[in-house]
Amino acid sequence: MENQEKVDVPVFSAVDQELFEKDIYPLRKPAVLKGVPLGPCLEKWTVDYLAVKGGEREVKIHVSSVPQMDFLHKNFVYRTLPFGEFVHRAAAAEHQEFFISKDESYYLRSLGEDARKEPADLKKQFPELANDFHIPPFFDPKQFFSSVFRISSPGLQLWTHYDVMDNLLAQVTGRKRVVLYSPQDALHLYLSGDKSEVLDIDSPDLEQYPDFVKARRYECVLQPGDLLFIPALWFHNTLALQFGVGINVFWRNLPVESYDKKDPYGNKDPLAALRALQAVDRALATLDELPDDFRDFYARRMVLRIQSRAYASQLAETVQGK
Ligand SMILES: O=C(O)CCC(=O)C(=O)O
Repeated sequence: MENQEKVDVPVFSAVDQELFEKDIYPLRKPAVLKGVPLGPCLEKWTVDYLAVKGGEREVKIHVSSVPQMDFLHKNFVYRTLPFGEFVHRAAAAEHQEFFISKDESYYLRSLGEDARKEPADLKKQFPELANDFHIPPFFDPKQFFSSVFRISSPGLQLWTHYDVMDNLLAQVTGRKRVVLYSPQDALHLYLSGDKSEVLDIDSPDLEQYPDFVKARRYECVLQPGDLLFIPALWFHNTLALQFGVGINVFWRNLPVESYDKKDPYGNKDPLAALRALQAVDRALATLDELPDDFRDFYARRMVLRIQSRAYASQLAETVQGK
Protein backbone atom coordinates (compact mmCIF):
# COMPACT_ATOMS: atom_id res chain seq x y z
CA MET A 1 0.00 0.00 0.00
CA GLU A 2 2.06 2.87 -1.30
CA ASN A 3 -0.01 5.74 -0.02
CA GLN A 4 0.04 4.66 3.61
CA GLU A 5 2.57 6.49 5.76
CA LYS A 6 5.18 4.15 7.18
CA VAL A 7 7.46 4.68 10.15
CA ASP A 8 10.15 2.44 11.62
CA VAL A 9 9.72 1.83 15.33
CA PRO A 10 12.75 3.49 16.97
CA VAL A 11 15.42 1.15 18.27
CA PHE A 12 17.30 1.80 21.53
CA SER A 13 20.49 -0.06 22.48
CA ALA A 14 21.87 -0.98 25.89
CA VAL A 15 18.62 0.01 27.56
CA ASP A 16 18.68 0.08 31.35
CA GLN A 17 16.05 1.14 33.84
CA GLU A 18 17.15 4.76 33.85
CA LEU A 19 17.14 5.14 30.06
CA PHE A 20 13.75 3.45 29.83
CA GLU A 21 12.16 5.57 32.54
CA LYS A 22 13.68 8.85 31.39
CA ASP A 23 13.80 8.71 27.60
CA ILE A 24 11.46 5.98 26.40
CA TYR A 25 8.49 5.44 28.68
CA PRO A 26 7.30 9.07 28.89
CA LEU A 27 6.92 9.28 25.07
CA ARG A 28 4.06 6.72 25.15
CA LYS A 29 5.23 5.36 21.81
CA PRO A 30 6.41 1.88 20.85
CA ALA A 31 10.14 1.24 21.03
CA VAL A 32 12.41 -1.72 20.32
CA LEU A 33 14.80 -2.25 23.22
CA LYS A 34 18.04 -4.09 22.60
CA GLY A 35 20.61 -5.40 25.00
CA VAL A 36 18.28 -5.89 27.96
CA PRO A 37 19.32 -8.98 29.95
CA LEU A 38 16.46 -11.47 29.67
CA GLY A 39 18.13 -14.40 31.40
CA PRO A 40 19.25 -17.88 30.31
CA CYS A 41 16.09 -18.46 28.23
CA LEU A 42 17.94 -16.98 25.25
CA GLU A 43 20.42 -19.86 25.21
CA LYS A 44 18.39 -22.59 26.81
CA TRP A 45 15.01 -22.53 25.14
CA THR A 46 15.36 -25.06 22.37
CA VAL A 47 12.26 -26.98 21.34
CA ASP A 48 13.40 -30.08 23.22
CA TYR A 49 14.26 -28.20 26.39
CA LEU A 50 10.91 -26.40 26.39
CA ALA A 51 9.09 -29.65 25.74
CA VAL A 52 10.81 -31.44 28.61
CA LYS A 53 10.55 -28.61 31.13
CA GLY A 54 7.03 -27.50 30.18
CA GLY A 55 6.05 -31.14 30.16
CA GLU A 56 2.60 -32.61 30.41
CA ARG A 57 0.75 -29.47 31.50
CA GLU A 58 -2.28 -29.12 29.23
CA VAL A 59 -2.53 -25.90 27.23
CA LYS A 60 -5.42 -24.50 25.25
CA ILE A 61 -4.25 -23.47 21.80
CA HIS A 62 -5.59 -21.87 18.63
CA VAL A 63 -5.38 -24.22 15.63
CA SER A 64 -5.98 -22.95 12.13
CA SER A 65 -5.74 -24.43 8.64
CA VAL A 66 -4.14 -21.18 7.42
CA PRO A 67 -1.56 -19.07 9.25
CA GLN A 68 -3.57 -15.82 9.11
CA MET A 69 -5.98 -16.10 11.98
CA ASP A 70 -9.32 -14.49 11.20
CA PHE A 71 -11.47 -13.57 14.21
CA LEU A 72 -14.28 -12.31 11.95
CA HIS A 73 -14.90 -15.66 10.28
CA LYS A 74 -13.44 -17.72 13.12
CA ASN A 75 -11.15 -19.74 10.88
CA PHE A 76 -9.54 -21.40 13.91
CA VAL A 77 -10.58 -23.82 16.61
CA TYR A 78 -9.50 -24.21 20.20
CA ARG A 79 -7.87 -27.50 21.12
CA THR A 80 -5.95 -28.81 24.10
CA LEU A 81 -2.55 -30.49 24.02
CA PRO A 82 0.18 -31.25 26.54
CA PHE A 83 2.64 -28.33 26.38
CA GLY A 84 5.52 -30.54 25.21
CA GLU A 85 3.53 -32.02 22.35
CA PHE A 86 2.26 -28.56 21.39
CA VAL A 87 5.78 -27.08 21.19
CA HIS A 88 6.97 -29.92 18.95
CA ARG A 89 4.01 -29.46 16.65
CA ALA A 90 4.27 -25.65 16.50
CA ALA A 91 7.95 -25.88 15.56
CA ALA A 92 7.30 -28.22 12.62
CA ALA A 93 5.87 -27.29 9.23
CA GLU A 94 4.13 -30.65 8.76
CA HIS A 95 2.49 -32.83 11.36
CA GLN A 96 1.94 -36.54 11.58
CA GLU A 97 -0.77 -36.02 14.12
CA PHE A 98 -3.10 -33.10 13.52
CA PHE A 99 -6.59 -31.73 14.18
CA ILE A 100 -7.53 -30.21 10.81
CA SER A 101 -4.75 -30.69 8.28
CA LYS A 102 -1.11 -31.76 8.00
CA ASP A 103 0.08 -28.18 7.65
CA GLU A 104 -2.15 -26.58 10.30
CA SER A 105 -0.81 -23.62 12.31
CA TYR A 106 -0.72 -23.28 16.08
CA TYR A 107 -0.76 -20.38 18.49
CA LEU A 108 -0.50 -20.36 22.25
CA ARG A 109 -1.47 -17.43 24.39
CA SER A 110 -1.00 -18.94 27.85
CA LEU A 111 -3.76 -18.56 30.41
CA GLY A 112 -4.13 -18.47 34.17
CA GLU A 113 -5.00 -21.47 36.30
CA ASP A 114 -8.68 -20.63 36.13
CA ALA A 115 -8.67 -18.88 32.76
CA ARG A 116 -11.84 -16.92 33.48
CA LYS A 117 -10.56 -15.46 36.72
CA GLU A 118 -6.79 -15.42 36.91
CA PRO A 119 -4.25 -13.74 34.64
CA ALA A 120 -1.45 -15.84 33.18
CA ASP A 121 1.69 -15.98 35.29
CA LEU A 122 4.65 -18.00 34.07
CA LYS A 123 5.82 -18.52 37.63
CA LYS A 124 2.57 -20.29 38.47
CA GLN A 125 1.87 -22.20 35.25
CA PHE A 126 5.45 -22.93 34.15
CA PRO A 127 7.60 -22.82 37.31
CA GLU A 128 10.27 -24.96 35.61
CA LEU A 129 10.73 -22.38 32.88
CA ALA A 130 9.87 -19.11 34.61
CA ASN A 131 13.27 -18.67 36.27
CA ASP A 132 14.99 -18.77 32.88
CA PHE A 133 13.26 -15.50 31.97
CA HIS A 134 14.13 -12.32 33.86
CA ILE A 135 11.41 -9.72 33.83
CA PRO A 136 13.04 -6.39 32.98
CA PRO A 137 12.99 -4.02 35.99
CA PHE A 138 11.22 -1.27 34.06
CA PHE A 139 8.13 -0.92 36.21
CA ASP A 140 7.20 -1.15 39.86
CA PRO A 141 6.70 -4.87 40.64
CA LYS A 142 3.53 -3.88 42.51
CA GLN A 143 2.03 -2.95 39.13
CA PHE A 144 2.73 -6.39 37.63
CA PHE A 145 -0.38 -7.92 36.06
CA SER A 146 0.59 -10.97 33.99
CA SER A 147 3.31 -12.81 32.11
CA VAL A 148 2.09 -14.64 29.03
CA PHE A 149 3.66 -17.22 26.74
CA ARG A 150 3.23 -16.39 23.01
CA ILE A 151 4.29 -19.37 20.96
CA SER A 152 3.57 -19.48 17.24
CA SER A 153 4.01 -21.66 14.20
CA PRO A 154 6.07 -20.13 11.39
CA GLY A 155 3.96 -17.62 9.45
CA LEU A 156 1.33 -17.27 12.16
CA GLN A 157 -0.32 -13.86 12.03
CA LEU A 158 -2.35 -12.49 14.91
CA TRP A 159 -5.00 -9.88 14.16
CA THR A 160 -4.62 -6.22 15.06
CA HIS A 161 -5.86 -5.47 18.56
CA TYR A 162 -5.16 -3.29 21.57
CA ASP A 163 -4.72 -4.07 25.26
CA VAL A 164 -5.43 -1.69 28.10
CA MET A 165 -2.16 -2.14 30.01
CA ASP A 166 1.44 -1.30 29.25
CA ASN A 167 3.29 -4.22 27.79
CA LEU A 168 6.81 -5.47 27.17
CA LEU A 169 6.88 -8.15 24.49
CA ALA A 170 10.08 -10.20 24.75
CA GLN A 171 11.06 -12.23 21.71
CA VAL A 172 13.06 -15.20 22.96
CA THR A 173 13.45 -17.31 19.81
CA GLY A 174 12.52 -16.70 16.18
CA ARG A 175 12.04 -13.42 14.34
CA LYS A 176 8.73 -11.62 14.45
CA ARG A 177 7.36 -8.71 12.45
CA VAL A 178 5.20 -6.35 14.45
CA VAL A 179 3.05 -3.61 12.90
CA LEU A 180 1.54 -1.04 15.24
CA TYR A 181 -0.97 1.79 14.93
CA SER A 182 -1.46 4.70 17.27
CA PRO A 183 -4.61 4.91 19.41
CA GLN A 184 -5.16 8.22 17.61
CA ASP A 185 -5.71 6.25 14.41
CA ALA A 186 -8.61 4.32 15.95
CA LEU A 187 -11.05 5.94 13.50
CA HIS A 188 -9.15 4.47 10.55
CA LEU A 189 -8.95 0.89 11.76
CA TYR A 190 -12.57 -0.30 11.47
CA LEU A 191 -12.82 -1.53 15.03
CA SER A 192 -14.94 -4.33 16.30
CA GLY A 193 -14.42 -4.05 20.06
CA ASP A 194 -10.70 -4.28 20.75
CA LYS A 195 -9.88 -5.68 17.27
CA SER A 196 -9.51 -4.23 13.79
CA GLU A 197 -11.65 -5.79 11.09
CA VAL A 198 -8.87 -5.15 8.57
CA LEU A 199 -7.22 -8.56 8.61
CA ASP A 200 -4.97 -8.25 5.61
CA ILE A 201 -2.97 -5.23 6.68
CA ASP A 202 -0.49 -5.62 3.81
CA SER A 203 -3.01 -5.49 0.98
CA PRO A 204 -6.34 -4.52 2.48
CA ASP A 205 -9.55 -4.29 0.51
CA LEU A 206 -9.68 -0.52 0.14
CA GLU A 207 -13.19 -0.55 -1.23
CA GLN A 208 -14.35 -2.05 2.01
CA TYR A 209 -11.88 -0.15 4.21
CA PRO A 210 -11.07 3.10 2.36
CA ASP A 211 -9.86 5.01 5.43
CA PHE A 212 -7.34 2.33 6.39
CA VAL A 213 -4.66 4.08 4.28
CA LYS A 214 -4.91 7.05 6.65
CA ALA A 215 -3.58 4.98 9.54
CA ARG A 216 0.14 5.52 10.00
CA ARG A 217 1.94 2.16 10.01
CA TYR A 218 4.72 1.66 12.57
CA GLU A 219 6.79 -1.43 11.87
CA CYS A 220 9.68 -3.39 13.34
CA VAL A 221 11.17 -6.88 13.09
CA LEU A 222 12.06 -8.33 16.46
CA GLN A 223 15.15 -10.52 16.69
CA PRO A 224 15.69 -13.07 19.46
CA GLY A 225 16.61 -11.10 22.58
CA ASP A 226 14.69 -7.96 21.59
CA LEU A 227 11.98 -6.37 23.66
CA LEU A 228 9.17 -4.30 22.25
CA PHE A 229 7.51 -1.71 24.47
CA ILE A 230 3.83 -1.56 23.50
CA PRO A 231 2.12 1.23 25.42
CA ALA A 232 -1.48 0.61 26.49
CA LEU A 233 -4.02 1.22 23.69
CA TRP A 234 -1.49 0.93 20.86
CA PHE A 235 -2.82 -1.50 18.25
CA HIS A 236 -0.49 -4.31 17.28
CA ASN A 237 -0.43 -7.06 14.67
CA THR A 238 2.20 -9.80 14.86
CA LEU A 239 3.59 -12.06 12.14
CA ALA A 240 5.94 -14.87 13.16
CA LEU A 241 8.64 -14.99 10.48
CA GLN A 242 9.85 -18.25 12.05
CA PHE A 243 8.66 -20.59 14.78
CA GLY A 244 8.77 -18.24 17.73
CA VAL A 245 8.66 -18.20 21.47
CA GLY A 246 7.87 -14.94 23.17
CA ILE A 247 6.70 -13.75 26.53
CA ASN A 248 4.83 -10.60 27.18
CA VAL A 249 4.53 -8.86 30.51
CA PHE A 250 1.61 -6.56 31.21
CA TRP A 251 1.60 -4.06 34.03
CA ARG A 252 -0.94 -1.57 35.26
CA ASN A 253 -0.11 1.99 34.43
CA LEU A 254 -3.37 3.35 35.87
CA PRO A 255 -4.40 3.06 39.53
CA VAL A 256 -5.52 -0.48 40.28
CA GLU A 257 -9.13 0.56 40.92
CA SER A 258 -9.43 1.92 37.34
CA TYR A 259 -9.48 -1.57 35.89
CA ASP A 260 -12.22 -4.14 35.63
CA LYS A 261 -11.53 -6.69 38.37
CA LYS A 262 -12.75 -9.54 36.18
CA ASP A 263 -10.24 -9.13 33.39
CA PRO A 264 -7.75 -11.99 33.22
CA TYR A 265 -6.61 -10.96 29.70
CA GLY A 266 -5.84 -7.30 30.44
CA ASN A 267 -7.99 -6.15 27.54
CA LYS A 268 -11.21 -4.96 29.17
CA ASP A 269 -11.75 -1.24 28.92
CA PRO A 270 -11.11 0.70 32.14
CA LEU A 271 -14.26 1.16 34.22
CA ALA A 272 -14.63 4.89 33.48
CA ALA A 273 -14.27 4.21 29.72
CA LEU A 274 -16.86 1.48 29.98
CA ARG A 275 -19.31 3.78 31.73
CA ALA A 276 -18.71 6.48 29.11
CA LEU A 277 -19.34 3.99 26.27
CA GLN A 278 -22.53 2.85 27.97
CA ALA A 279 -23.64 6.48 28.28
CA VAL A 280 -23.07 6.91 24.52
CA ASP A 281 -25.27 3.87 23.88
CA ARG A 282 -27.99 5.44 26.01
CA ALA A 283 -27.63 8.76 24.15
CA LEU A 284 -27.91 6.93 20.82
CA ALA A 285 -31.05 5.14 21.97
CA THR A 286 -32.48 8.56 22.87
CA LEU A 287 -31.63 9.91 19.40
CA ASP A 288 -33.73 7.08 17.98
CA GLU A 289 -36.78 8.99 19.21
CA LEU A 290 -36.14 11.54 16.42
CA PRO A 291 -36.79 11.24 12.68
CA ASP A 292 -33.79 10.35 10.52
CA ASP A 293 -32.78 13.86 9.46
CA PHE A 294 -32.90 15.19 13.03
CA ARG A 295 -31.09 12.14 14.37
CA ASP A 296 -28.34 12.61 11.79
CA PHE A 297 -27.96 16.30 12.64
CA TYR A 298 -27.82 15.81 16.41
CA ALA A 299 -25.46 12.87 16.04
CA ARG A 300 -23.06 15.20 14.22
CA ARG A 301 -23.41 17.77 17.00
CA MET A 302 -22.57 15.05 19.50
CA VAL A 303 -19.44 14.21 17.53
CA LEU A 304 -18.40 17.88 17.54
CA ARG A 305 -19.00 18.16 21.26
CA ILE A 306 -16.99 15.02 21.94
CA GLN A 307 -14.14 16.24 19.74
CA SER A 308 -13.92 19.66 21.32
CA ARG A 309 -14.36 18.45 24.91
CA ALA A 310 -12.44 15.20 25.03
CA TYR A 311 -9.75 15.05 22.34
CA ALA A 312 -6.46 16.02 23.97
CA SER A 313 -5.25 19.09 22.09
CA GLN A 314 -1.64 17.97 22.32
CA LEU A 315 -2.54 14.57 20.89
CA ALA A 316 -4.75 16.12 18.20
CA GLU A 317 -1.78 18.22 17.07
CA THR A 318 0.30 15.08 16.72
CA VAL A 319 -2.35 13.59 14.47
CA GLN A 320 -2.65 16.71 12.32
CA GLY A 321 1.06 17.21 12.24
CA LYS A 322 1.67 13.63 11.07
O1 LIG B 1 3.51 -11.87 20.02
C1 LIG B 1 2.36 -12.17 19.73
O2 LIG B 1 2.07 -13.16 19.09
C2 LIG B 1 1.23 -11.29 20.18
C3 LIG B 1 1.66 -10.34 21.23
C4 LIG B 1 0.52 -9.59 21.83
O3 LIG B 1 -0.58 -9.56 21.35
C5 LIG B 1 0.79 -8.84 23.03
O4 LIG B 1 1.94 -8.81 23.50
O5 LIG B 1 -0.17 -8.22 23.56
